[in-house]
Amino acid sequence: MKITDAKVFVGGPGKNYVTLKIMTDQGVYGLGDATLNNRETLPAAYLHDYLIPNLIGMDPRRSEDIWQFFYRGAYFRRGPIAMAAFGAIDMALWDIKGKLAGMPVYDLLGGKSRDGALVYAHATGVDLEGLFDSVAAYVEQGYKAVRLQCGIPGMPTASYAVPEGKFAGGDFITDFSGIIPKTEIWDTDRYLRFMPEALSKIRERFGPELKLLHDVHHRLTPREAAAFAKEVEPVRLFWLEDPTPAEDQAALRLLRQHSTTPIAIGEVFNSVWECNKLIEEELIDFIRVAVTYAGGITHARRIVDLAGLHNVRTGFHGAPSHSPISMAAQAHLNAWAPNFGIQEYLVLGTPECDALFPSDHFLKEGQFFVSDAPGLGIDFDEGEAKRYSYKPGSHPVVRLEDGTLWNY
Ligand code: KDG
Ligand code: MG
Repeated sequence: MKITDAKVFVGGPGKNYVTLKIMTDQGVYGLGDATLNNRETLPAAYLHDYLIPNLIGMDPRRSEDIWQFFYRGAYFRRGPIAMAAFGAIDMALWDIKGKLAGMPVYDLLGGKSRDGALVYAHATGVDLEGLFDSVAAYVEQGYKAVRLQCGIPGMPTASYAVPEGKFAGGDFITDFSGIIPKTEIWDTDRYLRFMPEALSKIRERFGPELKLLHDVHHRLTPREAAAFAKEVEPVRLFWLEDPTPAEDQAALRLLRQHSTTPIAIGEVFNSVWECNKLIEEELIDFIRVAVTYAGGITHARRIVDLAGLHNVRTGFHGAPSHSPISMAAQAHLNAWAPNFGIQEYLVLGTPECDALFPSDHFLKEGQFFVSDAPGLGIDFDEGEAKRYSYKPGSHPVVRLEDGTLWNY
């Protein structure tokens, strides 16, 4: 059996999804997602210029050897661009393998450990009242877990993941007016004065059952993060995400000495080599990698297994930047993983998105139910894809009030 061709599409409804379709000489095809938010053309070029020419003629069933060929075969390894490109190839090969076997990918991994996988939604408010309304709306829809992000009083611009005005849907992290980023202003003191109390008011209003999560988005120093994690202990967060910049892994040691608030890290990691210290030293409780830029199912599964040895559970990244293809790949891992924790999930299910990526995966009352169809259980409508093309966009950059550049 041979791979005969592979195509890359960039575009989508309100997003630049990078979709890979691998064709074989037996008519079976596989789908992968290489979307790297606001850098989408780069994994697409890596696929197109380097990986696809090598892939043609290979046997798609040999997904492990193909992974090793691209990983070990590249002298300059890893990084989000290469790993997102391999990730897409790997997902597509598992899709093909499942279709050949007539089995859903979760069965190839070892079978289901659960039916529905717990997900969390993003509640967001320009102010605390807005955040109350947003949480209430998700609770009403049956969600059992929500991430809380709120505008900070006195901060001159919106802070991470908070829209500038009342949220009316859409993507407010990516600005599609061009590649020159907007600037957000950050003030750690204001954040630290406001956020612990805001989290505790949400807990008071919504009671003990609702799982509450919060993303600091790498903005605190190790000492500030340790103090914050300790102060919010009475709120009993499900997790505190990215309290410090991900590069400084030793920072978590100080935090661990001072607090038992569960910590989630890893959405910017691309391989097990960035996670192993945090996992083996048991400095985190949840690992946040994504199948896309952590090298696909083959590599993410290795990270999940290492995490399982150290009581670290999964909490795969699921920002709206992931296409329904990688969300499907993660749904199969979530159905199988013995150490599954939670899945970040934002409903992409607009009619346009469903038309582009038809599937019968579904969300019900805060749980994601994986499709039982062979392979990944998702399709890609090339006719629909003709409606979309690449649109340049950017993340904001963050500066302190005196102009110093800070972590986004
Ligand atoms: O592209 C960046 C986003 O994916 C990121 O800001 C989202 O932090 C994020 C999250 O937890 O979803
Ligand atoms: Mg995050």
